[in-house]
Amino acid sequence: MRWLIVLALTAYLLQACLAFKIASFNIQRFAISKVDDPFVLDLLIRILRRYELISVQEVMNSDNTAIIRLVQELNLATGLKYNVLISDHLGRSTYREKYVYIYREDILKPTEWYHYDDDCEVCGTDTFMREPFVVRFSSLTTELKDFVLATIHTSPDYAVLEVDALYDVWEDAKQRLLTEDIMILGDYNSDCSYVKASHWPTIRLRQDESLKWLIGEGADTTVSPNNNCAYDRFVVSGLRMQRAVIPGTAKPLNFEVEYGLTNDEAKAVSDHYPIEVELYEDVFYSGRYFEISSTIGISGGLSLNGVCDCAGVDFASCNGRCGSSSKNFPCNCNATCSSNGNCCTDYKAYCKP
Ligand SMILES: *[C@@H]1O[C@H](CO)[C@@H](O)[C@H](O)[C@H]1NC(C)=O
Ligand SMILES: [Ca+2]
Ligand SMILES: [Ca+2]
Repeated sequence: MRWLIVLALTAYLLQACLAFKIASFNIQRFAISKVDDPFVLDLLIRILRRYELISVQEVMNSDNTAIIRLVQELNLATGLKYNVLISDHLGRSTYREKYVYIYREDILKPTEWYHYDDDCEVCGTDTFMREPFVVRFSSLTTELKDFVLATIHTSPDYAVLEVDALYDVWEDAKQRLLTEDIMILGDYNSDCSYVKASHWPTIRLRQDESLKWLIGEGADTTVSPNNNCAYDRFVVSGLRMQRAVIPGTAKPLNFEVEYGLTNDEAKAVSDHYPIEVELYEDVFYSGRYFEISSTIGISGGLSLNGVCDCAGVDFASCNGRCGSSSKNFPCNCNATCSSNGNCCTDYKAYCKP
C-alpha cells in the first residue's frame, strides 16, 4: 500500500516537473522600479517560474537592464537557465514598448525571428502601433518539436482593426516560415469597450474556422474587480499545434487569489493576469539539452520596416492610415485628433467601425 502511494506521488511529481506551460503576460509598464521592489519582484518570480516560455508585453525602457535583471533573478531563484529574446522598441511616437520572450534555454531554442512588416510608418500607412514580433522555437520536451509564436499588444483605440489585421500577419507567417503551427498571443484588447460583440463578424481572425481561440469572452484577464474583460488571448492554427494543446488548460492565472493577495498588492504587479496554456510532453524525451549561452539577453534585431516611399498615398484620408499623425500631414488619424479638431474628414468612417 505504502509503495503504491510513493509510486503515485513520484508519477505526480514527474508530471509536475515535466509540464510544459506557455504564458502571455502584459506586465503593465514593466521597468526597473518593479525589479527594485522586493515584494513585486518576488511575485513576478513566483508567476514566471510556473512557465517554460513566457511572452511579455509592455516592456518599457530602450535599454534592456530591467528585463535582464528580472531574468537573472528568476535564474537565481529557480536554479534554472532562462534567457530572453527582445524585440525592437516599437511605437508611433516617443511612447514605445518592447515585446520579449523569456524561455527555458536548456529545452527551447529560438531558431528564426522577425518583426512583421506592417508598411510605412512615415506615410502613416502602417497597420499596427506595435507590429507583432514573430519567433520560431525548437522545443525538446514537447511532443510538438517546432512551432511559431507571434506576440501582439494592440492599440486599444484601434483594436478592432488591429485584431482583424492579425489575419494578414498569420498569412504572412505561414508563407515566410512554411508552417501552419502558429500561436498568436498577447494583449488583444479584445473585449469590453474596445471590441464589442457587433465587431466580431467583421474580424477575419475570428471568422476563419481553422483558427482556434483558446480564451473565450467569458474569461476575465483584468486585475481590476470592476472589469470583466477577456483582453488577453491565445489563437492557435495548424492541426499539430492545436493537438499539442492539452484541452481545458488555457485560462487566466488569477494570481491575487492564487497567492492570497489584496487587490492593491496584485495591482502593484500588473493590471493584467497572465494567461497560460499547457502543451503535451514528449513521453519519449531523450534527456538532451540545448547549450546554454554565456550571456542573458538576445536582441531580436531591427524591424523589417526599412525605406519606404509615399508615392500614391492620400494624406487627406484615413483610409488604411488609422493611428497615424504628424505635423507634416494635412490632417491626422490618431486618437486625439477629435479633441484636437484636426481629423481627416473620413476618420470616423475608416478608423472607428
Ligand atoms: C496625435 O497626434 C498629435 C500630433 O502629432 C500628437 O500631439 C498626439 O500626441 C497624438 N496622440 C496620440 C494618442 O498618439
Ligand atoms: Ca507599425
Ligand atoms: Ca477583473
